[in-house]
Amino acid sequence: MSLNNYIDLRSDTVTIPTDAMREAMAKAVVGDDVFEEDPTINRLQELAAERMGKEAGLFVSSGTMGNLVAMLTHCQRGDEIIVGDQAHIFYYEAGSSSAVGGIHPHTIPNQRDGSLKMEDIEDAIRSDDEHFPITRMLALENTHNRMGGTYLTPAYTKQVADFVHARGIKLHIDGARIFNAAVAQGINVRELAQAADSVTFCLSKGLSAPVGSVLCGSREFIRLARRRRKVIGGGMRQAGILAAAGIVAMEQMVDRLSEDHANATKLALGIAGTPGLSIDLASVQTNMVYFNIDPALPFDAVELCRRAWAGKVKMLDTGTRRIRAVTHAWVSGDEIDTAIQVLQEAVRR
Ligand code: TLP
Repeated sequence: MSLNNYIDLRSDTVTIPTDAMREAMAKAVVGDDVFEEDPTINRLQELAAERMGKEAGLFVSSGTMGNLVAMLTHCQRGDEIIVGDQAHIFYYEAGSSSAVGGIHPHTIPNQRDGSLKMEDIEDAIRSDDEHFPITRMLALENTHNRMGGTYLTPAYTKQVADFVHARGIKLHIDGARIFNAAVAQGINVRELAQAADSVTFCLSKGLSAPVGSVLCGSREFIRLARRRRKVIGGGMRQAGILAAAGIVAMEQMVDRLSEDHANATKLALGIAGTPGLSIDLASVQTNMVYFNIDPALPFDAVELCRRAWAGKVKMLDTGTRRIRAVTHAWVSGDEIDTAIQVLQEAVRR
């Protein structure tokens, strides 16, 4: 079902709360969460921790805040984190680790599947030398946004965790879309979060809640994280009204993510069959579809998005000739057919 009178494929962040969420929000019992007295937030945090197989959870206003609070909790100023060069933390969070935390990002190349090579991780870890910052944390991203919504497996995650733990380094997972990763692999999300010291996941993307993410970890980690959240102004009061939607998101919106994945595959196949466009079908594993415009064509991604928009389809230009389309609960299979037609006409014009 479309949100407006257009098909919005820019991101799954455009999703709006369902009727069940709005009802739960209206009826939510709330309290002051800085006093830890909001029963709805407490319930959301418990549920989130339980789903991730962690001891505790912390409700934060966004994925960006969750990742930042995690970095601030694992690291001191001047410490270093190892992160993929295409990671959201490095690419799209306004340099928050250094801007706010004085934390130095050390990038290594993301592989096509979103993973980091074990050799690259090993090379990036600093030895004990006063010239160097101290390597304190490594971040994985699951699913990996800029690599196409690709997922990491439990076996790979554990391999990385074991490797960094043996060297006294913490593993954080930016799991903004970790439920997509779990649904695509047909596994319990806990298997993906288990080996990590901390994980952030978003309620307001494919799960359709209006606001919020949850950072999960050990009880002690979350106790420290509360203070870091406070430092950056993230201590909220009667935010149970938001958490109520998050509970519905976790209870009702996870299993249906497979529909989004099927729609993404359908869209990807339509794009693969469109002359002038190219796509790496192997990268389409969840709800994201990244594709390229043939360099021989006389227009770029901005222009193709403009043409698609004239046909009431919104997509995002993410490179000169690269475009992203993301499927979500507010785009139906029929609308994907329409989007393919609009795109084919836009390329031909
Ligand atoms: N990603 C957004 C944009 O910021 C690019 C999107 O439309 O995909 N981690 C990952 C992997 C993300 O994709 C995002 C959002 C975040 C963290 C940050 O979440 P928010 O937007 O809640 O701060």
